[in-house]
Amino acid sequence: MENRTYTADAEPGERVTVAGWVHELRDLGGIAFLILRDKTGKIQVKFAKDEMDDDLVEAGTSVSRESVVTVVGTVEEEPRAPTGVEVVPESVEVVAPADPELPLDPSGKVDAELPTRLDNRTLDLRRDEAKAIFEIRAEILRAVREYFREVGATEINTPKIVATGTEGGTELFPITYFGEEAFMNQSPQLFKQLMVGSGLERVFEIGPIFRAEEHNTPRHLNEATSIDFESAFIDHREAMDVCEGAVRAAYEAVDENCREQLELLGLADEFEAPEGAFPRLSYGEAIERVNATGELDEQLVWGDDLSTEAEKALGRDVGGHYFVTDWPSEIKPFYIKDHDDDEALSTGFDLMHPRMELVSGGQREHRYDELVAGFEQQGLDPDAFEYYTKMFRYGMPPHAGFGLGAERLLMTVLGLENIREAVLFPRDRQRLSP
Ligand code: ATP
Ligand code: AMO
Repeated sequence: MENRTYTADAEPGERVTVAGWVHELRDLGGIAFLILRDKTGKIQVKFAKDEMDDDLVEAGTSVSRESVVTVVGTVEEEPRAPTGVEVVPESVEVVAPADPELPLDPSGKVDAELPTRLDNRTLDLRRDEAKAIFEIRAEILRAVREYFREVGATEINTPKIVATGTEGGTELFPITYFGEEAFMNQSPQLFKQLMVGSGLERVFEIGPIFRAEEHNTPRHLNEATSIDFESAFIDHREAMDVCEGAVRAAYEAVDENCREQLELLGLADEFEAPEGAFPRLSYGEAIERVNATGELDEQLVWGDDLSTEAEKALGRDVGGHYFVTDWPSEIKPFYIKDHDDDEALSTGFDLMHPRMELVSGGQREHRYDELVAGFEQQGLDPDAFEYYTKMFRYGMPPHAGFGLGAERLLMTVLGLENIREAVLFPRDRQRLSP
């Protein structure tokens, strides 16, 4: 819009055109106020009834809340106005009227339940708190992208319609692809690996993953955003270094660039970036430590996955982010490499936040014969993966990487209760639209 001034930039003495939503109307008798809201803030528009044209007063005071209006007027200093300035209008145009009945109240005076908010995200994100979450999300993704570029990775995009799954067969969404069975991609895993053998060597991708998770939990989505990294010529320890760097970069960016949003979310005082290196516990140490807390009904034994209860108990015990390394080979996928000196032990790692798992990663099996044998051990048909395994016959370097859930990262950075708050339009068992 030509000549539009954002409310935050309106300076006393200026003649401006401001445009936005009617946040509030206050009629005090002789004087009425329209509070206009745009993406930068709010500004008061004053209607002194005796001094103004009746039509102008009528236009400015009969409009319904949340209608879109354009106001032309002069900015004046006014200490009693919420921002210290107000607009004395010459004209008010109602650009798009809003129904007087709103499904949720963007002024935030009336609380709405999460399902109502998700059904009306447009209105929900007119609230500063909801908007702040997505501004922070964008900042985190920017920071992570920049970090990966700093460590020399190239951003890639891999297909989301694929022929095979990678992360367990039950969680696949099948689709029909010109009469053939296909799936929505669960992870860019195999494609990012194929690219470390290309001339790119070191890659990252931020993109959607699809998982037919049966359970409805506060930390699972059926469509999530995965932050994937993969690099040639590094091992799992170096992958953990990069992983830690990416998570730290996200926290630091929020700390430095999102103070206003943290304030709106009531987190200004408590927010802090994690300090010190993330401890690296072996799986063996982790289960011993969980058992020692005495918080579990049943003691963990070697080979058990860490249950949600176990993760929580360990999280309380450690008190911050930590890695769990050297998992039993049998509970890690076929593409994870075992330790050379102990085949029962894998190079797989997870990065945990005290509340939940954030990352899985590891060094990959890059040797053709061992890779194919791994498929067979896990009951998978290597022929179905020929498009992938074939490239391991033409010079596949040793490599490692990880996948970090963007929503879980945002959720743990901000302490959000439900992962659905971290996605604009979440997909879960009950929710396919909007
Ligand atoms: P004034 O002469 O100060 O402009 P008024 O006498 O024309 O005010 P009132 O109807 O008496 O208007 O004002 C109602 C209330 O609105 C008072 O409490 C007054 O302090 C407050 N008020 C008036 N003008 C403004 C303004 N520009 N911003 C915020 N509050 C205001
Ligand atoms: P994994 O299956 O552990 O590993 O996924 C990696 C990370 O992605 C996030 N995530 C999810 N977030 C929300 N809802 C879901 N349903 C969901 N599923 C996964 C989590 C999880 O830690 N290919 C490997 C990664 C690798 O080894 O590079 C993989 O996909 O934060």
